[in-house]
Amino acid sequence: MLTRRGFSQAFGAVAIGAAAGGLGAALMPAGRAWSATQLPPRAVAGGGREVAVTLQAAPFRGTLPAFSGTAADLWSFDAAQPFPPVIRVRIGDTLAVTVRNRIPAGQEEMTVHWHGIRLPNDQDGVPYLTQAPIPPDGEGHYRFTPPDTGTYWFHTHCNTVESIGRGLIGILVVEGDETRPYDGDHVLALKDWRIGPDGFLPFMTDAGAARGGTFGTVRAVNGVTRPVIPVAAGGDVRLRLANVDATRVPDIGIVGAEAAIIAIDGAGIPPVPLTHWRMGPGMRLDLVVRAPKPGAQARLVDYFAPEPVELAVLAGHGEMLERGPFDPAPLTKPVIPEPDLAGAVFMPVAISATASGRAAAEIAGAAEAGGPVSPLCLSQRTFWAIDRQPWPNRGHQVLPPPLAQLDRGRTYLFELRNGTPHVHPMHIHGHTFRVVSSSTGAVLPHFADTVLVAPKERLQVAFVADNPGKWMFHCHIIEHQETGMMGYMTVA
Ligand SMILES: [Cu+2]
Repeated sequence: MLTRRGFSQAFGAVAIGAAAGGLGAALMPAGRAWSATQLPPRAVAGGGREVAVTLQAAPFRGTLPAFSGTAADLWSFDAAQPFPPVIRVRIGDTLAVTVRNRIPAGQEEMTVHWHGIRLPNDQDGVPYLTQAPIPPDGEGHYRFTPPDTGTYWFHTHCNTVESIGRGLIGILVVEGDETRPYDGDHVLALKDWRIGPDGFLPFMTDAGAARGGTFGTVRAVNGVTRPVIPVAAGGDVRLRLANVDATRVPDIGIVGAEAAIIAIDGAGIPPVPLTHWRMGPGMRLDLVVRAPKPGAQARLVDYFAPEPVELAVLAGHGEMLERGPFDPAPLTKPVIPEPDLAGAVFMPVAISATASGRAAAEIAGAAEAGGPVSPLCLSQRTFWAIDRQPWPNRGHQVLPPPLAQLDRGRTYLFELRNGTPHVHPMHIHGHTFRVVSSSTGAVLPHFADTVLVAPKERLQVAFVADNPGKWMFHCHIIEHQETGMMGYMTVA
């Protein structure tokens, strides 16, 4: 068995791709190990409150710094903090949410999905599968006690390309996982925007939906292109990255500072050096970064580009804190049930183009020009499938049979087999996977609710089916989801 240190090296050797090599990714200096190799159990901390939140989903004509002055028709859950709204609760708190749907009729029926939260099925916010949509001018209610600490987010689950495109998302932070306080806590919502001279461009195109998705035209973090974020100079600051984009899969790195991954999709892992980490839509990544000296800067970058793209600048601010050699504090141990791999039921899951077997791009055919697809909660196109079964091919509300019927309490080992030429971030509701192995090499052992599956890869993930109900399983490149790459499983 590999020790953590040994594993880091083994993983690093696999993970350092050509894109990141020699570009100054933060690496642990040779010969030094960090002290945290185990995660301490979570102490019972605070909580027990009821936190009432009202989300008023409404359009507004406005602009964000990334738009360079262009006005656009944005949507937001919170007029006071349009992008991104952040809800913070303590572990043990119960969140009681009222959603008022003020998106104009004809554009949006709505549900709110709490991405990554293991909650009761009837609070999961999937239209038709778990609840009736909240109609325009209507009101809906959610109430749940998050069982896990960490960084999460929420979004609609119908017409999601448009609603994410217009900015209708929020961040949910569940506190209570720190073993010693960091010197700052910063939420970074990664989302690009499809902005043209007169406002938003079409959010979805056939040409994009049939391939890697339709990308934003401006890169941004928290609605700002290359924000300069003041961080406590010399301190160990926590960055909560959430990829809330519908399409982009950045390869995240930090240049100019030491950095550690401390959690993936909310779940803590023993700190490992950040070399680079590919973050699909829906995924979260918690980092601890040793902040630069006063006046100095470090950079958050996306290496997945011919030239690394600078996403944000971390600027050392205030009096220099003296924290000694970088030795990032770990988070507490996740309470997610460990899958029983020896007793697991094996299930291959084919990720493919439509049941016809034709390549999605071929079906798109003449759509090269990129005409807009219907923005309704009723897909007009089918490019993708899971196990040769597309949904929604006849509208969201026409439920297909489940992809699988799982026995409550059993462990399932899914082998996700990507038969397409595109990467797919596959997301499960109501449960959290343990990432077990990959046909492409070593994996960093971690829990995740959204996993990237590369072309030709066979990725094994395991989970205990302990949450009864009907649970979505879909690609989080939203155009793929809305053109067939979604399904659901039952747990009973
Ligand atoms: Cu996909």
